[in-house]
Amino acid sequence: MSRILTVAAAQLGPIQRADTRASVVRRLCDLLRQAAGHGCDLVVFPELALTTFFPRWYTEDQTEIDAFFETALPSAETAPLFALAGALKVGFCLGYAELVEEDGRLRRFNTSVIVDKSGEIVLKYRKIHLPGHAEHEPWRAFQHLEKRYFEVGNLNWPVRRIMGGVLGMAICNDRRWPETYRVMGLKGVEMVLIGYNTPRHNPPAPDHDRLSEFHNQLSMQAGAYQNGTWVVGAAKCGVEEGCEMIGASSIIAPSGQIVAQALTQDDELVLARCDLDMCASYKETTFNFAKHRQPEAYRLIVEQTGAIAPE
Ligand code: CDV
Repeated sequence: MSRILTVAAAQLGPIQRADTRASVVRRLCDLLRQAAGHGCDLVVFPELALTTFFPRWYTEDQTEIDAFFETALPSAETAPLFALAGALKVGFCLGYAELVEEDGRLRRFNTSVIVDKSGEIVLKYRKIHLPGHAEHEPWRAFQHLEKRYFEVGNLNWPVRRIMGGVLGMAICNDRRWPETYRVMGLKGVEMVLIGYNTPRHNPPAPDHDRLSEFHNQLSMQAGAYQNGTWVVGAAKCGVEEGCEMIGASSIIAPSGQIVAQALTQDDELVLARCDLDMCASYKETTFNFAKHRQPEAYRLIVEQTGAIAPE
């Protein structure tokens, strides 16, 4: 008997700064209802899915930034999504900005959670690879201040048996780093859920702009194949506050093949029936880690951060 998980990447079109959380939650609920109508078990929403992508603005006013954060999940505004998930018996993965009191101080993380079919949070991940910069860089067309507004995640990449499969999460920039998938691969992951906000324009390297979708697919397809796992990537995209972000939300098989992909840059469901048993074919052959990995040869990966070229 195969283990089929019917999954939707719930791509979101832009969320403008003036859009209320209530209006966004209505959009999320609408996508969840559509997904339930298609028999989905699980819906993957993007990174920071409840507000506009606020790291594009510099401010020294922490109160202004904290307005984009959640101090509770579910909250009064997000509760309808959790209730609907429980009523429809559909799980979801949601990215949000998390403001929490931890270790005796206020901490801010770029976080995602998996919610099961009863509407309960069953797994949490805090983004580890924070791109961008910490100080104001006015030469850029727009800022990318994740290094200012968030701390590096402190939960590693947890995976858990959920809905009959081994599930894990990554957030946006994480998807470009092979270590992200390999750490979860070593924990037996069978499906990696990834939300992203990716501006087409890369201010430090504008020559990459025309390759944005290619690099998106390249990273996720490689991560899937090299670890024998499904990958589900869900974008927030379109023109948000004048900044164009790429779509191309995708569901990728353990073979590395794209099974389904978004056609628009708006709210759109991308659906696939994912056979989790397909992972074994890769995990037990080409990427049988126990048989073929050589960790002694990989020491440098954890002992050194930056590259050091020969003299
Ligand atoms: N939200 C992100 O992490 N975005 C980055 C951009 C800045 C390159 C990404 O990797 O898509």
